[in-house]
Amino acid sequence: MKSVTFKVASAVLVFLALIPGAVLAKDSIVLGFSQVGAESEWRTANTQSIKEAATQEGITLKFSDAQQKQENQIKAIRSFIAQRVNVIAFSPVVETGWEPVLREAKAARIPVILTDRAVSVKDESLWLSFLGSDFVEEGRRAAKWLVGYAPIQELAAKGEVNIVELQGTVGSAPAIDRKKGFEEVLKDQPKFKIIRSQTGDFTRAKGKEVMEAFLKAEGKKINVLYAHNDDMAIGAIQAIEEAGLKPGKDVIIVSIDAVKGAFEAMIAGKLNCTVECNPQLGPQLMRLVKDVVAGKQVPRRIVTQESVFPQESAAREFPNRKY
Ligand code: GYE
Repeated sequence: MKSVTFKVASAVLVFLALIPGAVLAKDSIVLGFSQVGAESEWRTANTQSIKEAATQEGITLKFSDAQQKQENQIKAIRSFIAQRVNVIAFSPVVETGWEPVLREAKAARIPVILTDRAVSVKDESLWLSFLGSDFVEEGRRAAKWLVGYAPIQELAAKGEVNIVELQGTVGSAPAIDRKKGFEEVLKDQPKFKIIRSQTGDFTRAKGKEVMEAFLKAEGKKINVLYAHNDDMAIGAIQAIEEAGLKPGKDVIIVSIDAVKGAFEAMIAGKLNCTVECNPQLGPQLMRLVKDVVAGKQVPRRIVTQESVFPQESAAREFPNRKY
C-alpha cells in the first residue's frame, strides 16, 4: 500500500516537473506592475522600492515603464492580462480613461491594485485597493506652512503675497489634489494670491522653463513659488538664480516629496520647505499582493504616513533620509 502511494506521489511530481507553468504558479506569485515613468527622483525611488520588495518577497515582477503616456500603460495592462498574471498593480499617470482596460482585467478575474495615484471611474468594483499618499492633505500642509512662515507673515502684514504655482502632470491625481488642498487653506487668506499657475509636468527641465516664463512676465513681483514636486522646484531654483534673484530669500519656495535633492537645496538655503510624500511603497504593496492571492480581505484604502520638513530641520534630518 505504502509503495503504491509513493509511486502515485512520484508520478505526480514528475508530471508537475514536466509542466513548468504548473510548478511556477504554485511557487511564485506573478505581479504585473505598470509604472508612470522615470520623471522625478521620487519615481526612481518608488521603482527601486517596488523591485527590491518583489525580490525580497519572492514575487515574480513583470515591470513596465510607460514613459508618462497613458496609452503605454493601457498596452502594458493588456499584456499582463494576456499573460494571466495573478495581480495587476499600477500607478495611473492620469485619473480618467481607465474603464475599458479595467473592465477587461475584471472579466479576466485579475485583481487590480492602485499604487501611489488614484483613478476616477464610476464603477468602483474595477479596482480592489488603493495604496498611497493623501495628496490633498499634502497641498494643505504646504499652504499651512507658508501661512505660518514668519517672513511671509511680515510680508502679508504690509501687502499682498504673490504666489506662482508649478503644477504636476495635467490630469494626474497629485496635480489635481495638491492644487485643491493648497487653495482650500488659502481661500481664508485674502492677502495670498496665486498670480500664475502652469504645469511643469513634474520634471526639472519643465520646471525651469516655466519658471523662466513666470519671471519674464512677473519679475520681482513674485514672492512665493509653490511647486507640486521637488524636481520642478530644483529646476525653478536655477531659473531664479539665472534671473539674478536669490531662491529661498527673494522668492520663498515650498515643494512636495522630500527627496534628497530637496534636502541639499534646503541646506544650501535655496529651498524653504518640503512636504513629505513617501515613495517607499514596495513592502506594503507586496504584502497586499500576497493577501489578495491568499483570498484575504484587504483594506480599500491604505494612506501613507508623512511629515513636513522646513529648512531649519534639513541638516539634522538629511543623514536619516532613505530617498
Ligand atoms: O510627487 C512626483 C512624481 O505620484 C506622488 O509623481 C507621485 C508624484 C511625485 O513624479 O515627484
